[in-house]
Amino acid sequence: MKLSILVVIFLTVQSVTRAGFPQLSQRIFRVAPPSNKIFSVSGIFNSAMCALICKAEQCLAFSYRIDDRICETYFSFFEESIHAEISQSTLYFNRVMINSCADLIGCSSGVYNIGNDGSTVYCDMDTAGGPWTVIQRRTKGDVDFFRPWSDYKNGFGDLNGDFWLGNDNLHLLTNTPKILRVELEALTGERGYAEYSNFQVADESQNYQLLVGGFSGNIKHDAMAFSNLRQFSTLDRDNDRKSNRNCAMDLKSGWWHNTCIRAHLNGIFSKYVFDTEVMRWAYFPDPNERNRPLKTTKMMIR
Ligand SMILES: [Ca+2]
Repeated sequence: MKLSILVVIFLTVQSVTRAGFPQLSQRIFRVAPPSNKIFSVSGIFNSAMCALICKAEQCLAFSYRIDDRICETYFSFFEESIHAEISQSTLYFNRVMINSCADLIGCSSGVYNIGNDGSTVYCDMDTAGGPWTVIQRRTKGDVDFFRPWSDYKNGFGDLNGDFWLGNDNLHLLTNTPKILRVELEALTGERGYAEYSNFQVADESQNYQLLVGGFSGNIKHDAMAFSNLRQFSTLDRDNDRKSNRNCAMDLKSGWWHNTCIRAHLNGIFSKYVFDTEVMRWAYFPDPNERNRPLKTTKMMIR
């Protein structure tokens, strides 16, 4: 799930929405004579179909001639020219450059192809008004989170199910401070959330050190605070503050372990075991119980 900062998605302005992949583009009304054509295709029924043809990474713009149903794609963006007439017979579109889920306002929640290399993220456009980039989710329990450094670095799992987006991606996405929202669901069905107004992850040379603060939400205990300023640890990399043990190995999770953990969201997915190893958030939902397993978790940023 390698993520590049430059994100490209395109969408037809004619509110043509197909299930799944969103099409984002912007219609240009006055266009100087276009150049850098890639190819022409005839027999295209509408501009939305033309947009789908313009999905190769090198395609940055496309035009659709209504009369003869010809779609043309281009290597470069159209430039607006105040001297050009507004064309009634040809529609011109530029692909829209997108940097985050925030640029998908109006779209529905789901997995979006981003970047020039086909990278994907899951955008939650619904929770608390959205838009959120989901960085971790556990609802099914079919993905093992007891993994080595390289897996946590690159990300693993299924964006439509359980996954970790990857520490390199977290660093890229938090190059400026972001809001972190953590959603919790207890086995009893009780739901809670915590929000942090300041969330940043350093790069690998600093072992993805965590900066988290500005706690709010409807749960009482700020369990992430215990991990603030801590470096990431995995079963094969011990960067925690416990001198004689590796918390990641002991508790079976990659995380910003201290001595060891209060927000154990990458712990063992279990409905039965009441132990420090399980996926849990200390004192939720029971204010007197530290090790109660959670049913689901989700972490997301904006
Ligand atoms: Ca240690």
